[in-house]
Amino acid sequence: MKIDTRSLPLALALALPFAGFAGCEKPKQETEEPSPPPVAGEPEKAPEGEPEKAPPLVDAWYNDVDADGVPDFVELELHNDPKIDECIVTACGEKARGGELAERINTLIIIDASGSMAGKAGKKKKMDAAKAAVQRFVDVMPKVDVMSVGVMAFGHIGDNTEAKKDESCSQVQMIAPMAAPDSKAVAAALKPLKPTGWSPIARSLEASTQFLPEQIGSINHIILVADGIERCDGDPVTVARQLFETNHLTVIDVVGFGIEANEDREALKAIAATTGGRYVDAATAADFDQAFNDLTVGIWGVFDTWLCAVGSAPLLQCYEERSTAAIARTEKEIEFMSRYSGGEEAIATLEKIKTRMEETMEGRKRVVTTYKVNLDKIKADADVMRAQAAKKK
Ligand SMILES: [Ca+2]
Ligand SMILES: [Ca+2]
Repeated sequence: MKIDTRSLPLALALALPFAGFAGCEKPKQETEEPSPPPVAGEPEKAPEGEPEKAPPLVDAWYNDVDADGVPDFVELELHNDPKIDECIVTACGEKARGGELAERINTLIIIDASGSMAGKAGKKKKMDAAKAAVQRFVDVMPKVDVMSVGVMAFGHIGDNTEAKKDESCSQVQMIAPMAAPDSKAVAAALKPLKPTGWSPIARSLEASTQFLPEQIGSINHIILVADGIERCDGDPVTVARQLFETNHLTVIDVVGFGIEANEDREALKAIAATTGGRYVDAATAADFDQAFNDLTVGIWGVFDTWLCAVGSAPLLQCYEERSTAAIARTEKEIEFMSRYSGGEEAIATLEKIKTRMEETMEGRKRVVTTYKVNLDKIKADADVMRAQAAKKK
């Protein structure tokens, strides 16, 4: 049985930050009306005599809209709202609605340096406007270890002739490695970037898996800045879907810079939409700045929820109670399935779900207790950064 990890309870964390970020919700996963659980009856009413064939496991076990580790249908059984992580809202207030608790928050900025970026948006070269906006975004990010940022470039190698297409299309490069936000390092990485060649968008997204690991509790977010569509025969939408549907759970926001053809806009929008990210159209350098300012506001919103959650004993207790209930529910289901012939496969899947729930709980404990030690310093640093962010807006 294929495990659909899309909605496994991965998210330790606070907020689908970037979806919150992007003002979007995760793509619908048939969860508006959660399907009934696979259980057909109580274990004590097991069939007599020859066990019947095991009922198939349905999506119900994987659907977890609020990413709190408790499947939607279990939430309904517990009279909770599958769309909201009630533990966070109770602990951190309404502004945390849509939040999820993360152990790490990774942001990868992918910047288009294809030949067309040499064009102008108003008085400024597109490439220069992009560099400036990315730089400012990094300058005002929360400067803490849990926040990690990197920059990848494509299109900066070769040139935009047919003769150099293969060379240009094969080159994507991590110009600033994933690390706690470091303005100087990012400035040095952006400086030599010159708009040159072709646009291997799909390849850049594929390469992101080397830098945005599949890790329970990490939130992976890509900001793709492009002034055109894929030009290297790749299929970025398919790659984006894979990134979102595996444990990378990567949400991609796309900033389309100076996009004129509607068809191109739709192609870029599809990349964002398939991961629940947002597409922003920027016609001018000022629009472009605005788009990045919004991203900055979003990331601070995510970080605020994170700060609220760290060290919160009531939040941890809330998660513990709900995890315990959800784990008990899988055990009940395993017991039920064991009464059927051919139920082994379903049981193996349920065991994996149970393990994932347990790991999620452990991760939450780490977030709430480990970072508590440094919380005062993190808060003080954050206040300084927030003041700078406000100044630069
Ligand atoms: Ca849930
Ligand atoms: Ca809920």
